[in-house]
Amino acid sequence: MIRTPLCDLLSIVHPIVQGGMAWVSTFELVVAVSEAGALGILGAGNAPPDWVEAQVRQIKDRTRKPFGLNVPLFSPFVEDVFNICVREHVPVVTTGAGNPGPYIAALKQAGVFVMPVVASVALAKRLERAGADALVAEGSESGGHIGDVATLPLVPQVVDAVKIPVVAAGGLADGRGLAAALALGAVGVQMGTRFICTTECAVHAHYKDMIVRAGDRATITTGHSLGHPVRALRNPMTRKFEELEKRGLTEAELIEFGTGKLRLATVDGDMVGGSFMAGQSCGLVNDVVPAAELVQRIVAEAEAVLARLPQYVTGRPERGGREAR
Ligand code: TUI
Repeated sequence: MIRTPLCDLLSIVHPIVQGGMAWVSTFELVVAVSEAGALGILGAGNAPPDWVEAQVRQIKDRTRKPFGLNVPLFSPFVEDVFNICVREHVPVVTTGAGNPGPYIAALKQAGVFVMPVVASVALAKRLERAGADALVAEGSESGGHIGDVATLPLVPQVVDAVKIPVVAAGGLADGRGLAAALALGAVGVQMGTRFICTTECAVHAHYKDMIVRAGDRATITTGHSLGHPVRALRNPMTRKFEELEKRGLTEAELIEFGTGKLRLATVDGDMVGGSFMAGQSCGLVNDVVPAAELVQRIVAEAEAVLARLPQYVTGRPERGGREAR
């Protein structure tokens, strides 16, 4: 067992959070992860409020364990979705792709645990002041919409900048990642890409196959010219997007081209035209397993790593640099 303050704060058994992924983490995955003792998070994406509410109800019908809802701030239905969180007593809310400051007080008033995803120290400090309960510090190795600082430097800088607990995300997919996150001062991990490759995740099989086959350099970021880069598996769609960006298409034209591409990946499994968002940890994902097995495996691996590390801590070397025998 690995128990951190995150376990008590969220009433979960393992300090592992499944990243809320638009079109990917629907109720089936959320229920499986939460039932496994970690925290499952529904991805609201920019789905209409009716869909989000129906998904929340499906989760509540199937588990009594805590779960979360991720709300990207560019959703046209942000206000309505936050109202659902309040009305349905959603235990945990994470946010992404923007500053959720204005919504935090009302969510907390309703008893929601608010854990925004940040990609910079500046936003971390602002959201601590705005009343966030905890933060997810997400490095640029992550899939989807990303910032520009990598996990290894970002997490300890956020940990140093705030007093509230910090969860590490980006590039983490196994027990070594969990152990590393704890070493950086985080109280747990959030993993997205790794949880796509679970039997309960409802995405098209092609999405899972592509991640399992992917190596270390399989992802690419596009959308820099729009000011919000997105990391996805390289395929004809990302090459086309790059070409259109280079050709200098307008923001509106690029957005129009991008619209619907995530759905093409998750629902249709269109390997040519879809946007298969994934993080650099795709190279670490080699199988599709039930969520409960995955959670157990991550914890067992982290325990083994943490048990092995004390061997490197020794007494002071003697003068001259040699270790005393
Ligand atoms: O939000 C994410 N990742 C996402 S959201 C998403 S949905 C989507 N995205 C693009 C096209 C189609 C669908 C896919 N992936 N991660 C959390 C995150 N937040 N990463 C980076 C940020 C971020 C970036 C800038 C947060 C705040 C920010 O600045 C806000 C400010 O006002 O300072």
